[in-house]
Amino acid sequence: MTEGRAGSAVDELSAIDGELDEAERLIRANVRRFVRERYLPRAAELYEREEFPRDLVTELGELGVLGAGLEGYGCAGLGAVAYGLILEELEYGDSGLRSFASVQGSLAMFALRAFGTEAQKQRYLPEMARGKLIGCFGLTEPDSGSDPGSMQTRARPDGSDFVLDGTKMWITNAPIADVAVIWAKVGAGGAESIRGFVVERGRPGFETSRVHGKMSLRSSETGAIHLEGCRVPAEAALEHKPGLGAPLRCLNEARLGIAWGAVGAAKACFDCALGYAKERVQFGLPIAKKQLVQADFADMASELVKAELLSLHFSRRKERGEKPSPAQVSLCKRNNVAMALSVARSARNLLGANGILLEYPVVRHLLNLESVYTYEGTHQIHTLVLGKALTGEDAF
Ligand code: TGC
Ligand code: FAD
Repeated sequence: MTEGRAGSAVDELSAIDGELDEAERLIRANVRRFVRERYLPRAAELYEREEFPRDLVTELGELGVLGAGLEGYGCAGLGAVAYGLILEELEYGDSGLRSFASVQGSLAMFALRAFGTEAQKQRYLPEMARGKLIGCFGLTEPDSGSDPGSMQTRARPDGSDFVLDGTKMWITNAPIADVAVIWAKVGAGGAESIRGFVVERGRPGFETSRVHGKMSLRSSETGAIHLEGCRVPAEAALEHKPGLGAPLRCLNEARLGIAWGAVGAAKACFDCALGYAKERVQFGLPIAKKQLVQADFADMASELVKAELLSLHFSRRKERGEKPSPAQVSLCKRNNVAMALSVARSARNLLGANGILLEYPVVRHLLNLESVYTYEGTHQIHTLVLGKALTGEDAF
């Protein structure tokens, strides 16, 4: 078994360490240790039992990884590269672990940090950073996925309150969330617009249910949010220009993190396959001595190195104040998740029959990455974002 590691074999090839400062390397080492010691020994069992390790949430808070890219309110205020490295290490463990951190930090906490009132920030962010409160982000609906502008959830003003009705579906963390960022339509006819609301569990009319039977991201909590006459005070509304722009800004944050995370999943598969190929003997020799097998490793390593450097490039630019455009973010998410799926498939093949066993991390990552390919904008949606940026033509 090669689940634990000092560093991936591809790190030497990319020479990424030379591009990181000491603080970044230290953060990466701390998260790496956490994942190796606290997560990986349980990874297969959690996956098999369809269980999220809720007991690790406060430890993640103590590690300082929740909302680590945000400034103030108890958040670590790290740069985009350090935050990306954290997500890469978490996803080396499991995409579900990274999903938890992405939704908590890049979606729920980011929405509050960017669009919350001062009172909302004070009330939720420090507790969310410590892992004492869990957040989720409700954009998708049963009939509204790639096209969130078609959402049916409504927020009707009533006196000084809003009353929310609708269903959000496929929401990471929903079954365990204390607080949900809900996107809903306000107004009617031509005057409709989308607004965000912070809804606490316990409000009458707010219920969640769990999606069971997932064959992917099994150790992540995924569910629906049912809103039926759920009354919230006006102070629950986020402050942003009404429209889809606000939730899409949150998605930009999360998508760049996913591009880093996918590199972690791919490295886990690569490392496992490399260790295996050195030991697995067929035709009298370890398969690592076979040229076709070496070609697979050369291909996997090339794509992995390029993907990591792509994330590094745009994250460094972001740190210099040159925020990646939505098309640049789509480039990263689309490329890196497709790369990770392809690496996971090659690694699965190199393990032969053993590649389908949960005893090895590869098939778990492969199945997880099927979700990552779909969420935060499907591969095709990012293709169309790039197509539009390049041609000027909207083909959605
Ligand atoms: P469109 O008319 O193009 O744009 C509406 C407004 O939004 C602005 N905008 C953006 N702003 C910031 N970042 C972006 N990436 C933006 N893209 C567009 C745009 O400028 C406009 O602003 P304004 O002021 O003019 O109103 O919108 P559209 O309806 O045509 O849709 C565009 C499209 C298809 C790209 C968008 O809807 C989309 O990205 N769809 C995919 C949906 C998606 O990604 N859902 C993810 C849900 S969350 C999730 O999956 C979490 S997974 C768990 C985990 O992370 O682990
Ligand atoms: P659809 O939009 O119905 O797409 C179906 C297929 O049609 C896809 O292949 C798609 O690429 C293609 N397609 C759609 N439009 C076009 C087009 N114009 N041209 C060409 N092809 C097109 N959402 C949240 O809001 N919060 C969460 O926390 C969250 N967590 C998730 C966790 C998991 C495990 C999963 C699987 C999903 C999660 N999602 C979440 C939802 C996710 O964002 C959506 O599944 C995703 O946006 C796609 O929507 P859909 O599933 O409805 O597919």
